[in-house]
Amino acid sequence: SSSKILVRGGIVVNADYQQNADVYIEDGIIKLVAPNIKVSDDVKIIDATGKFVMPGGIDPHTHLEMPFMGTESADNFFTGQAAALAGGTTMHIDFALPIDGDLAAGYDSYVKKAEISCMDYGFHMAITTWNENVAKDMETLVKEKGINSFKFFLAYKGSLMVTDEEFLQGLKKCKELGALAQVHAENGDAVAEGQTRIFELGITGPEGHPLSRPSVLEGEATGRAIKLAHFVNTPLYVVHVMSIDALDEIARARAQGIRVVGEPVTSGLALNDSVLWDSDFQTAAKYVMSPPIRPAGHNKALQAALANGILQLVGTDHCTFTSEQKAVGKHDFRKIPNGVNGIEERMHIIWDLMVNSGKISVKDYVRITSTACAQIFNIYPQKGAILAGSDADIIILNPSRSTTISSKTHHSTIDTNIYEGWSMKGNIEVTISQGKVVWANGQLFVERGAGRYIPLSPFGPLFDGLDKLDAARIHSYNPRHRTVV
Ligand code: DUC
Ligand code: ZN
Ligand code: ZN
Ligand code: ZN
Repeated sequence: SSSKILVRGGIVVNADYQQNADVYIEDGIIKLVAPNIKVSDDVKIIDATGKFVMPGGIDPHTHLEMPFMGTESADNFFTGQAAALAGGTTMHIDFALPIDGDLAAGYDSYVKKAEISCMDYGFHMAITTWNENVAKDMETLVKEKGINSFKFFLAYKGSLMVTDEEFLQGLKKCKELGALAQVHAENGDAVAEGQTRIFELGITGPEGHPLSRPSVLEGEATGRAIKLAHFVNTPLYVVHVMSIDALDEIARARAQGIRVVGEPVTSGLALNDSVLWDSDFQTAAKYVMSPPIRPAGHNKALQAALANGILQLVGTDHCTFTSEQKAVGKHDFRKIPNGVNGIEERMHIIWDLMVNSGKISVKDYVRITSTACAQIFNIYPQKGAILAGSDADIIILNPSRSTTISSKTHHSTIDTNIYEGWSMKGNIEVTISQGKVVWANGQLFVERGAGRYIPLSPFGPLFDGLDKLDAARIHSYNPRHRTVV
């Protein structure tokens, strides 16, 4: 398609401002946002009258082609990203995993996997152990490789989990490097205990999954992680906030002025755990993810927290497995590969849950699906805005056209969809990525290898006096957060 595009007559929405305007794009960049832009004949015109023109979605939380639980997540950097583009997401940040604790090797393996990309992407890096090499590699990744966030798993005992001691060392290093620490917050020791207990009670089906790792364990780990990060005095990003228990910890910490960001995911906002009790194994198993989808009520509380700003942005934890892969856990829920789809559905489902329901404005929709992510990971306004100079990653949403989600029409490589049959008002008709129309009239126009790695810059340098100040500071949390110097 043409390298010059005019999106004409739409309602252009940024997180802070909405206007009726045209958007002129050239060579992948937004050149002008203004009413009644005049252009020459060689410009492709897209009529957006009556439609919302918004920054493309940014998914802060995906796992493409990830080695996990004895298998590998099914969507790779091409199929997962094609699905994303068909659903209005134009960038994602994937979690690169180390290989046997080796960060550099893990990073290199993800650079290779991502060669087939058709959309822009960045990486977070997971930390699964602690030693001097890890510290050294973190420094290289931040200073030379475009990584500005590191995730710590407090669950998955025996594989990905770190101890509190390892987590503390990692937090200190994040602070020193000006990188953002992220946490998967479930108490891994208690989860392992719970899994044995439930299985030995004879509960072997998918319903054993939520029963074995209840929300109290998510609340405990979330509170602990926040307190350890605060003790180190570095900000924390809690991934996939699934429960009221975790939400309460985040809300309290934020009320105390502690720097913590909370990310709910589409599945946790949209669904409740009744689906895990379906008597058909495959129907239930497709919903198995960790932390688990919670009993009804948690999702409503998460929606409210997203509306009122206690939670800041929406991810997906897109980590797909086919029915065949899920079937490995047919007689033991502990073996069902954890993960659900979402990269293609997030923009539509969040529109339905949050905008159609009247919970938030369209500007807030842009904020929680795109702008906040760009700001938190330091790529705003290259991404997350429709401004002159920003990347031309744009969606056109028709609020009066309907969408129905199904595995029969989705673009992910898997054979199931956790939102099967979800019907709603609102349809993303056009996706523009890197200034090119990649999704229109229900068709994808994507190219393997066209995706670009977007390096993410650190937040440093650290304020000189901070470390000394911290060393001299005694924190007291009783009865409220107080700092005694
Ligand atoms: N949870 C999942 O469900 N899948 C990938 C990793 C995770 O923490
Ligand atoms: Zn996780
Ligand atoms: Zn995840
Ligand atoms: Zn303090």
